Amino acid sequence: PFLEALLTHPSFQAGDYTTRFIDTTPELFSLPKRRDRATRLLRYVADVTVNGHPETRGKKRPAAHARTPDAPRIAAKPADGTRQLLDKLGPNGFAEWMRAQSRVLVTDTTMRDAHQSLLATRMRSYDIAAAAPAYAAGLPGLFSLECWGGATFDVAMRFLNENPWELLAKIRTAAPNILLQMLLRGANGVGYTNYPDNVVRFFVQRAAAGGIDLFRVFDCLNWVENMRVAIDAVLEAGKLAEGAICYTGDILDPERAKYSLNYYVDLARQLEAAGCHIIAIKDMAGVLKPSAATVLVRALRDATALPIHLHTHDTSGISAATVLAAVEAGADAIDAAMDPMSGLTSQPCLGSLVEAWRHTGRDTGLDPAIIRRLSFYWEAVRAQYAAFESDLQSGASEVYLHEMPGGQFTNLREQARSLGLAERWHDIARTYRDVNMMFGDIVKVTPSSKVVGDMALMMVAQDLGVADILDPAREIAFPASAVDMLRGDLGQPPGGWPSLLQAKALHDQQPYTVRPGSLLAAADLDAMRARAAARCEGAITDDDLAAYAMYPEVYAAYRAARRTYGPVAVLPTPVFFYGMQPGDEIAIEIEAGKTLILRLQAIGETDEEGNARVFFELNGQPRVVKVPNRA
Ligand code: BTN
Ligand code: 3PY
Ligand code: ZN
Repeated sequence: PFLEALLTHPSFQAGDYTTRFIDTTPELFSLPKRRDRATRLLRYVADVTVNGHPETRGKKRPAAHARTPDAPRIAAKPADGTRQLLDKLGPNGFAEWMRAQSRVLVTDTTMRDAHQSLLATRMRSYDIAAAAPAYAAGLPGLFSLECWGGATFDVAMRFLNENPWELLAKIRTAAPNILLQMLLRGANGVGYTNYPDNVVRFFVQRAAAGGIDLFRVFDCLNWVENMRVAIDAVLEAGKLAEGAICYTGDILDPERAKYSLNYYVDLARQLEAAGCHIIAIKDMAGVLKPSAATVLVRALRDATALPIHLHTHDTSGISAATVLAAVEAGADAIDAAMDPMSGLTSQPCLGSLVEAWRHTGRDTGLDPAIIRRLSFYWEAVRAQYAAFESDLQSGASEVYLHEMPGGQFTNLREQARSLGLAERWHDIARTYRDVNMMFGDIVKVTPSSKVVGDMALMMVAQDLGVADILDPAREIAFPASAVDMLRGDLGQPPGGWPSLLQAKALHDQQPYTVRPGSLLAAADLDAMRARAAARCEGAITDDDLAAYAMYPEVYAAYRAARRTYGPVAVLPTPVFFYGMQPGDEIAIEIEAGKTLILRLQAIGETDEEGNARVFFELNGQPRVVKVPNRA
């Protein structure tokens, strides 16, 4: 095909080609490169066909009759939406507009929190990006798409061998009219530890340039001091800064006085003073009860001039009541997940909430027919991720005991299972609660929630109670994450860390109380780029660098896998996780408008060296790939 393309090219036939032919007609000469990518992908498909995928091995498989997801194709040109409004009004004007709306503003979390909380964050960009055009054309009245950040950033590279920046670019191109929203862990960026200030700033700049319009910024201890660098960077980029109050405890419970209404009102005022445009109530565990929501939303709306955006999880089973109460009390925007990706540890059901407000003064105006079509799509997508479903079947009021974030809950259950502690789940839940109190009753959200989880698992595994941990006569090997947190590495909780526990965990190390970022030297980004380029055997763009700065090992491993296997993000999800069967034929869109047709003919015997030969037809040409049989 290359020779044919060359010989039939108009300038070749006209005889006016010169030595510059390669430069002036690069489309012809990109063919060898494309074949290179195709060869790598063949290697991947052959490997996964013979060996399976480490992430799905031994796990539940999708049903044999599972539907192929087909995103709704909606002909309409995307109408202007919140994105154009932000351009027109600027962030401050946009926030005023939000508060003046009578309709409820709806964020769809399906592309980020819903799969993080239900499917261990394993949803691939292939399935996410395919839905974006339907959102743009069919739901231009959505407030925002939460589609990036949180745990999705590292999971994409670590487990899915894909580049989170490429997903962002695809969604941005496909949905130019809806605000794109990300979750940023303040000084922890999209990681689990505090980063140097210039790394946080650089990351925010890249995310803004890549298309994020709204940054939901939180701190895992609600320490506003530790959020300022991120908030300032968002303000500087001219984007929307949504300062999140992480909700824990129960404002109506006099026994939980630490997290009182006054505490939250004070936080909201601090965030407003820090320059935030929107206040989020981030109820990461789903413990905000309906009557508490009424009181809280009213108080926050009175205390600040900013719009209020409610985020909750349905772990308890009553989150929809909380959302309805909050809206009744004046909440401006709310988070929900598309129906098949809602409920349990995810957000409440978007389609049903939209119906609850229809024909009322707060009607969202969102089209129910489109919501149903998108739901039909997400339902088929979810079925492909059977391997990542948790065993959770119902709502559970136990969440008020342990207060685990939705994203952690199923994860910790899985961790417990792998440690042989599945039978002791309720002990773990109770111990998690006890550990929280032992740490002084803290906010539990990534990464502080991980520390509480590490400590609780260690204690249950070793049959230790809080009294054992605190017993001066008893030597305890604390998890490293707990030592780091008690030293001050994640910042300060209200009232500081309990000093006896701190002394016991730290031995002779000194704790500190200043902002961790104030002690970290600025990263030398130029030197880091040079190191990354050498290590990754290729150019390092700013986006690559922003990823490498937070996750050097994970990023380098992602690049190594990419060199071996090519851009595996283009493979359909069943092929990515399970490979192909003899006789299967798939179309692979390797880039816009360029499609490979791949057919698996047969899987050969494994030779004495342990290699299997896999027979393909690629665009009609036979190809044989030899892969190690690791079975
Ligand atoms: C890496 O992280 O280094 C890449 C891991 C990818 C390994 C692929 S996944 C499909 C196939 N099956 C295996 O067991 N290994 C390869
Ligand atoms: C994250 O940080 O990933 C969260 O979802 C916190 O709720
Ligand atoms: Zn959440």
